[in-house]
Amino acid sequence: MSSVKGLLEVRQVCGNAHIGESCTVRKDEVPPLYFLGRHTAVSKLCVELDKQKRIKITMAEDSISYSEASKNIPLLTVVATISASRPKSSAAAEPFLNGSSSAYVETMYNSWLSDPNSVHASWDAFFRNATNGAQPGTAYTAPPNLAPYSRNEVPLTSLVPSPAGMPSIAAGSPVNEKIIDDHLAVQAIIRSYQARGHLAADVDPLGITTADLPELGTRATRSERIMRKYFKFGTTHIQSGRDENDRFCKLNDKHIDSRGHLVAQLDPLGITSGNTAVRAAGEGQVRGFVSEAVFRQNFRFVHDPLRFPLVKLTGEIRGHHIAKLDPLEIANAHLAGKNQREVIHNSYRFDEADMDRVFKLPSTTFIGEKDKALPLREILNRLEQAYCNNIGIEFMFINSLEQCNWIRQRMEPPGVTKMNPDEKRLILARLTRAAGFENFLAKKWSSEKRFGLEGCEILIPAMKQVIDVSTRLGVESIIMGMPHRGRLNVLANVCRKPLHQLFTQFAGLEAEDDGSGDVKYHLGTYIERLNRVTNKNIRLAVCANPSHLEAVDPVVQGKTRAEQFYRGDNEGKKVMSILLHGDAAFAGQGVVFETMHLSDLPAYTTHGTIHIVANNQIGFTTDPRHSRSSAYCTDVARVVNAPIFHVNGDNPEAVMHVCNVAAEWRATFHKDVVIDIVSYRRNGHNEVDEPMFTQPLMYRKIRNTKPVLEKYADQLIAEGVVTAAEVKDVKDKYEKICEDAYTQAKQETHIKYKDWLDSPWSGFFEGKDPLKMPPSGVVEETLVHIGKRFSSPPPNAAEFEIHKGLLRILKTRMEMVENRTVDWALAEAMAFGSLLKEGIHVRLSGEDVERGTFSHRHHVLHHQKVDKATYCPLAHLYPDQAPYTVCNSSLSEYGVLGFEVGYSVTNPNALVLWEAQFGDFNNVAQCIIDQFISSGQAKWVRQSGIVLLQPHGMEGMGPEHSSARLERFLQMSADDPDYMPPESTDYEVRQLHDCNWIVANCSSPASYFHILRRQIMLPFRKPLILMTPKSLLRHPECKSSFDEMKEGTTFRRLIPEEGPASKNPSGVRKLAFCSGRVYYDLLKERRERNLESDIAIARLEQISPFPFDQIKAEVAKYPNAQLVWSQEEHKNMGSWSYIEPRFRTLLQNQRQIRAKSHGSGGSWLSQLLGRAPAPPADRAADTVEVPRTISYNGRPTAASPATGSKAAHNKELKNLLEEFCVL
Ligand SMILES: Cc1ncc(C[n+]2csc(CCOP(=O)(O)OP(=O)(O)O)c2C)c(N)n1
Repeated sequence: MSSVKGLLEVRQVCGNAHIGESCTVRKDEVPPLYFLGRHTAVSKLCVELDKQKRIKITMAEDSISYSEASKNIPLLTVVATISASRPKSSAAAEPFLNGSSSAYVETMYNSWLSDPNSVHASWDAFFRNATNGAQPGTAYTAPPNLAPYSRNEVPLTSLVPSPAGMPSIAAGSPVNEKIIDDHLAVQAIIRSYQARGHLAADVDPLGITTADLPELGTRATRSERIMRKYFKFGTTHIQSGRDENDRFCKLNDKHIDSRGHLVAQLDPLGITSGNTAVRAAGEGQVRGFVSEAVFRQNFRFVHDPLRFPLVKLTGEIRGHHIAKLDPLEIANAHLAGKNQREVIHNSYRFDEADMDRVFKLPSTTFIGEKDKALPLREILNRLEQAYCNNIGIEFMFINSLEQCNWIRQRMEPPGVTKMNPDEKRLILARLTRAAGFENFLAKKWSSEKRFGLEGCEILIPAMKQVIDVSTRLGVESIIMGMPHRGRLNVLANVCRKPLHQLFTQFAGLEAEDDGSGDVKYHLGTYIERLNRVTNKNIRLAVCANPSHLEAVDPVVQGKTRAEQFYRGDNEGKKVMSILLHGDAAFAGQGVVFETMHLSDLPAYTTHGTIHIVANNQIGFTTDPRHSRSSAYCTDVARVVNAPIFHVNGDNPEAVMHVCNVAAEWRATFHKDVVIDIVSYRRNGHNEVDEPMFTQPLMYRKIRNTKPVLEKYADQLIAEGVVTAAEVKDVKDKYEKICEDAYTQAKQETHIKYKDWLDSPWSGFFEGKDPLKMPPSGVVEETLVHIGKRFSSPPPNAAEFEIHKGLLRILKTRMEMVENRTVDWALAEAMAFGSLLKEGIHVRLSGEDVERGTFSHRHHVLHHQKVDKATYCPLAHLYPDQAPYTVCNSSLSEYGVLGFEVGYSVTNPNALVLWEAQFGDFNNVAQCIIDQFISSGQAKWVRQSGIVLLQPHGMEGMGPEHSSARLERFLQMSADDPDYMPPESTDYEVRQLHDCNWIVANCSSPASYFHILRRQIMLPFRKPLILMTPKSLLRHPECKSSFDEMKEGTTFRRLIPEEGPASKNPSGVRKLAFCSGRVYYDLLKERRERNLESDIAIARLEQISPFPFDQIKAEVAKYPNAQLVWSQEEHKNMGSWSYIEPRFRTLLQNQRQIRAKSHGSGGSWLSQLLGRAPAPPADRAADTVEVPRTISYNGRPTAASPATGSKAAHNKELKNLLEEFCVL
């Protein structure tokens, strides 16, 4: 026999146990809860009294069968039950005089008869109850717990309620089923409020949330609601709600608790310990331990009768999914007229008389503050105040009890939202500025679009509050992203951007600097200033963004992460982001989800973002019932366990409280949090829109709603916090500030785009010649060092077991180094490594980049026997190197590419690369490419050196793994096809300086090495769009020598023909230009057909900007050659439509010598197409000079990027090569 550890309390009969005797408990009688997460079969329990007179249960060891997994887990929670008949006395039915302890109990009973105080209180209660004729099994009262109660423990004595003013423990009172039920009901109600109170919260300033708009314009007054509530308490059931609850029960019979899934055995491999579940529980790393800990915390005293209410209660937790209650209530007409309190209360039966009974409060509520028990009436009042007033909180889905309790603690105590007079005055002053700014703009530019904030002016004080608290808690830099609504106001009143700069944007002035600029409500800004409230310096940046709603979210996160990284702010204590959203966009745009999913990933986390939704309950002309299927616009945040605070925008103090809590939450847990400011939009979508066309009822209501500033000023005047004169004074002062700035703005003659830069690079441009670029080659010693390190397992770690296949790869790498050659992967490693050596941080991010989609890279070596033991050679090249980050991303293109763009704009001294799994997938991130990468500098004077690696090539893999859509990037290149820049020594860098991005399709590892390094050698930053190979990664000819990479070498935009053809150029009959991997097909074909002297092949390693100068030289070298562009892509794709007009410009006035037709020089068609043969030297007299043109050699036009048929693919390639060889 082995003793069972833990607190044991006998509560209820299940089996035929007698004290001191063994009892047999059938497996199915043991409540499964106790053993959940363990595979324990209990067949025998032995119950006896211990020295403290507690009942102790032991069990036969052989009666317990453990599964392998749970072998070492002690059984901590056991509830056993006793039943027996009492042999004598008036307590005849009680079973306390049985078994080995009977003599002891008998003695105690006799002692009690003579003096009730001589025994323990619990025995006193027991004997008293039994003597009074209590039913068998009901006479027992639990002894006072010697140990302090832990969370969620409720002593049995507390189940016995007492009248108001009396202690709740009524010794001697019998514990009957009603008492237990009532107690549970109170707990369940408390929990229901915590879980669902937000559904009934009064968060809508328009008061249109409780029914269909036509019927219900008003909300029940608070007192009416309370009356209804009490009335309901006297009601048994309300049918409609009951049905829903029944549904919940069915739904949840499978689940023990909303967190039960955390301990469910879902993983067939059983390797998920240490995951979120474990972290959320804040416990150890072992699954079983967590499960026990969680359940021990929650249900220590739970026994059978509690099971049903618990299940029901958990049903309510999940009730959000069914009870859709958007703030406007217009998307959920079926719920119209049904008070949510009905849904909350309808399961519990209380009479009016119960209202004054005192109930013990569980430790999961803080409504009592110091009181451990309260009358039911007060409990309900406080719950109403906390959960159903102007703040609705969603947090019960969070998988951490600690975090749930943290929130309860800040939201439940009575009066938590109260502000002192100073705080109130500050809110009023900030509101005055927010409203005053919009009024001023409306007055001066009444018909200009500004996407005003009217209706949600509280956003400004809210943001300032978040910033104040965060600064107080240590944050020094805040990066913000936001849409159009209220943006100018944020710049003016949150960032304190000089007002005259804002006002000049309305004046239609020309720009002083380069760029195409953007509309005023998209521009970014960067400000460093003193926060007057905290007296600390703070940097505020609002990222420039396009019209595309929410597209800036990942960019902000990337920028934030980068800033944290460069500051060494590993926990996000100094740098944080705030993202603002519109309600429709937050719910509708998928990138919100993609961004949120980055929030807890090691290489992407920003350690918590504060999201603020300016929820005006409308998106342009569409109301929520047509724009989303979720209950709230914020539901997306639930996936990352972010607490969501819905708050009525017309209650400024409630908003400020929520902001305080959100900022503290972020500082405490470093996790996302959402503030949903429910408000309205006083005007149309913009200032010239008529909202009554589409939302007549809503707008009638809005017209009858006083602006929040007026309401709050009235409130503070009534409270005596301010006088009407003071209110007016603050208003007038701000108006005067605006007028002064207006006068100043009128004197400006130009605007400056650089005033709106969100990411200044101090020190980067200063002192640099913008047209000077050092060569990108590297000394051979460095190449060798990097090559060797990259080819070696971790030094001094013989036990690090590497996969055999990988050992072979490392060996091959080492051989290449010894032979002074590189393949693609080695060239890349050398580019990265050499930059790291020079102090340049390199970050490579994307799907499966660590290994490489094509298993060629292997930047992270994994120990074959030890989990998480990895080695990254490039991070260990030199002791003083810059950090190297290589990170597999979430399966997202839009989100991750946006993130890396944000990262890249933060520090110019970093090489930031994003790799698409296959180039095709870049179109999922099209918005980032179009709106940020190709046009970012032109619109926002902001540079980025981001590199996009895009596997591209027609290799018979079907339509979707072939094309990175090179043509699209080229089409967006801004260089003029009709203009050939004048030749100069700095031609290359000059072109790069003027372009919007670089598009390249390199064919050799050395080119790849140089073009990556050139990104950093440039005295400015440009995005690089790079088509990268797939089969070439292993192509035996796709190798480069160290000679092409060593000191003094540089990137070759064009690699000219270097074979036999180049030795006798005038005899060359065809000069083919190509780019990328098709070169190797052409090379092979030419070799096989023995045409190496007849056909020259030149490779365009950089396609855009177009290397006019080098192409011109190559063309000139072969005066007799017909010119052809060979590509593997279809004619309407690839480079053809980009290079063709540029060749035309280049070839203008250039003439080719062609033979007069004597019938031997090819067909009329080939002549027409410019494929006439070159004349033999001795027939020069028989030649004519014709304009030089370039013709097309490639696949015909097509709708799909590539065929799905291998046979068709091969045929197409054959034709292409056939045509290439026609002379
Ligand atoms: C991706 C995208 N789609 C459509 C639009 C056009 N658009 C501009 S504002 C707007 C409504 C946005 O509603 P909401 O997010 O609630 O913000 P609000 O304007 O109400 O503040 C729409 C659809 C856009 N800007 N971006």
